[in-house]
Amino acid sequence: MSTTHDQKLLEALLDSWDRNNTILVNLLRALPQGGLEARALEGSPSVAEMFTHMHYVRLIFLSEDVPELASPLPEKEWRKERDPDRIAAMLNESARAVREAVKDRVETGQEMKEHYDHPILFLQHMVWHEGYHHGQIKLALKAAGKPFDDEAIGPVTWDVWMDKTER
Ligand code: NI
Repeated sequence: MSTTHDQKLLEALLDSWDRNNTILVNLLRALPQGGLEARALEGSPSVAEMFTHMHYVRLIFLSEDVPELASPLPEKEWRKERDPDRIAAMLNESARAVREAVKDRVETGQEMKEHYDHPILFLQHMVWHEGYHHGQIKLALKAAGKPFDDEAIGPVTWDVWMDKTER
């Protein structure tokens, strides 16, 4: 990491990661009553299981690729957690841990241990993975007869990517 330009680029990438987590937590917070138990199909994971899975996936890659900065892994990957506050706390914690690890690897120029040609690919992989489950969560709610109102969910999800905060 040398130039101001590189530093700004890293900040923008880390900001995209922060926004991704904000969107995920906003989706969680916007769930209707009983939404955590919804599933797209019988045998599909519930919404609660998908949220806890995303948290777990962040941490398992972190433990394999940046072990010295890893957080403890939860015992179970897919959990029927009923408390949205607990899930939000988990997501915020794993988002912070991933952010710190990627920032450290980029700034020190160290390689990821098991996967990824570049530490930024870890962020991109997680954003892609979480977007995939984001769609599944919305589908599960639709299937359960509790669809989100697009007018209400858009401003706390899609708009978080697009809104300009600096004018
Ligand atoms: Ni997955």
